Amino acid sequence: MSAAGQQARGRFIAFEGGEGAGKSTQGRLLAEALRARGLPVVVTREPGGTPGAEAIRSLLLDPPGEGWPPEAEALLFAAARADHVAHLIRPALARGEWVICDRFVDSSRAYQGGAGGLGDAAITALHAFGSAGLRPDRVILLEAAEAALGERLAARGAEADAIEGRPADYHRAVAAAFRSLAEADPSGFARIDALGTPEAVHTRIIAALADLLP
Ligand code: T5A
Repeated sequence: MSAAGQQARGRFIAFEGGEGAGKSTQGRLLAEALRARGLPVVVTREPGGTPGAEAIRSLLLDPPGEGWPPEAEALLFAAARADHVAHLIRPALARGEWVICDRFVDSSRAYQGGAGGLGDAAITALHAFGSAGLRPDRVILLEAAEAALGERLAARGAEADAIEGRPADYHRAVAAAFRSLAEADPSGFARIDALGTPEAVHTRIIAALADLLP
């Protein structure tokens, strides 16, 4: 509590990157490190995080029928995010908690806006309408060579969902879009080398958040 008796707003950290970059692993390690410092933490993910958004997640990753046209896909991601922001993220931040989110709006900008060809203005406008344009305090962008991530996913052996299963060119365009988003906003994004042991990557992430940590 501040001197005025008002709870300080919590911090919002989003993990971004391609498939298998280690976002979930690193989100968990960051949550443990923050809790060890006595900070309250909520770990969540997109698409999903609330019952409504998890229902939309199933529609997106295992689409009924012939699959969504690009515009409908972007609208569904934005609708899931609006529910997640309203029911989970904003209330947690208002309580002074740290929110660690596995993907957020920059995934929509990179996948649907960049690789999917809808453009950044359309995605940003949907986000302004759906979630009042909420931005993370810092985006941790996990980056690694395509081949290295492919090996990780092969080792994990899980079946690809509707978006992960898109061609290599699509995923290359996603990586390029993430790169240009980070280049355009160097204080909002921390670009982190995703290769090495999970502990080594975690150390880089803690260093990249040093200015936000109490
Ligand atoms: N999507 C999502 C959009 O198109 N638009 C949007 O707006 C949003 C929000 C989500 C899909 O939806 C798309 C993007 C995705 O295609 P998802 O299941 O949530 O689907 O997929 P991902 O977010 O890509 O999750 P993954 O589980 O595939 O990848 P992660 O979380 O990056 O990686 P993680 O931590 O699970 O690790 C992957 C494997 O690598 C190992 C782990 O043990 C695991 O087996 N690993 C390491 N191995 C060696 N060294 C390390 N340092 C390692 N770190 C992790």
